[in-house]
Amino acid sequence: MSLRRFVLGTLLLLSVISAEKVQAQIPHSQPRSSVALDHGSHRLGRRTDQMMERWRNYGLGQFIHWGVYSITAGRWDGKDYPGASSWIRSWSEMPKEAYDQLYQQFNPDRFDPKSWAKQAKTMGAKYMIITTKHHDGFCLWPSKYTKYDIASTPYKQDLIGPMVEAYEAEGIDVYLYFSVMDWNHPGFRTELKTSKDREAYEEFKTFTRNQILELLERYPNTKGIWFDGTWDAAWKEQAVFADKLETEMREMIPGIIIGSRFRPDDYGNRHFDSNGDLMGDYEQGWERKLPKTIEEVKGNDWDCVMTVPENQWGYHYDWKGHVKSSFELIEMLVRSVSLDGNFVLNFGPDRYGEFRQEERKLFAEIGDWMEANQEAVYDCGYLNWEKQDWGYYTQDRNTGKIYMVVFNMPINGALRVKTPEKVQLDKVYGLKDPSKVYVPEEIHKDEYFVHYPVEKSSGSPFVLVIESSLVDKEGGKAYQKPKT
Ligand code: JFZ
Repeated sequence: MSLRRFVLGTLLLLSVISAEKVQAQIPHSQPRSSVALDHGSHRLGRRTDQMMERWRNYGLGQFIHWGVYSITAGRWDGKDYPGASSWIRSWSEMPKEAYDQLYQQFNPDRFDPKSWAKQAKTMGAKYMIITTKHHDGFCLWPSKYTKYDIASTPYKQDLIGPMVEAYEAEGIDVYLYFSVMDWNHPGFRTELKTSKDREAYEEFKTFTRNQILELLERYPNTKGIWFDGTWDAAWKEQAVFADKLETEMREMIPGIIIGSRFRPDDYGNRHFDSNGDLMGDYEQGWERKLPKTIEEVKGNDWDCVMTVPENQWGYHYDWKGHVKSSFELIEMLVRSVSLDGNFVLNFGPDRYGEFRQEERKLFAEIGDWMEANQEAVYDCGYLNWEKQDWGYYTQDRNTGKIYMVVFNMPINGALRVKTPEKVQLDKVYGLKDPSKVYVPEEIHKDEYFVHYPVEKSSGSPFVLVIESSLVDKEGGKAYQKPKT
């Protein structure tokens, strides 16, 4: 999409203000100019149906990147590839022909979907996203539409089906990662420069549609597709095709969840259409980064996908640089929940189907923390109280219960709480031990210190529960100064 086309389009269409749509759905904002789009956002504001509510309340998810790149594991011919191991095929040192033969060695005979699912459950994951096909084009399911798939490997059997079954048996919802970008298909192009390119790309589009529908037919319990590899100029011209295909998916699996990383709008804009409205069910742009404020998420649902090392998704034999600790990851999880998002932690099993020791440690550590503190994560979201330096507030969307999740303990033990006007802090107690009550000291109007014994705060992040009440307008009757 050219900028010129976008600017021209904007100027031409500025007068065609669809004021009705804008005013009806955003009551508090000024009527604004709007570009008429056939393939822009189809809905303003969040989805409110049950499936999306379920998604919203997951809190924690597990991402799995698995494919033939777990064989090279970030290394070829004695040389280390500095990027993400799943991108090694694009490296000048890696002969493409050699990469494209790797599947002949793919034989993950230690793959045990039940133990994978149990491990994810231990960690506390409520959903899982599995790479059915990454950019290299290798399919982890036996696909009717290519030979570059699991059926052609020594392993032969479907990997996706057993995974879906095992995770579902543990009560974990399964989502399929699918890369539109496909380095194996002869019709794939990043740009459409000639009519030959266009012809080839038409075949690629048919292939892509066939594979996506094939996945949904084979795995009808799929709750959603996590699309990727949609940033190329060629795909950005496919607003009509992608919109139609998304509609087909939604017809096939009612309630299916598709993020903002799938289709472009009429002008090739992605994630947000030319009017700035989100396309798809949630914002899918928080990759290895997190928002800091609620304003940044613009009232949308969102997920953050995070790697354990700096930027490794698939298995890499050597994790260089900083490897995140469970403390850091739990903080990211709680931050996500406190800003109304889900946190999805990535794992990269090896070529045999096993998880590395560092990852197994994380399953256990995050799991231990979740077991004790999950109440402050599941079904929880944003609370509009002034953020404090000690950590994050979360609030249960059903019960209204308020949690303080403390990561940074002040050295004087005084946790500051500023309540909104007319909200009185009545009582604070430990989530793990409700008999431990920490009486709030009111230091100013709507401002308190909760005194927590510093010596108890070492080690892992802890959760306090808040009880508060509304006081009447005069600040009179219902108001009782907390006893100290
Ligand atoms: C993509 C993949 O290339 C990567 O291998 C991994 O699968 C990840 C989940 O997704 O990487 C991206 C995609 C988008 C951005 C950055 C990396 N982005 O929008 O900044």
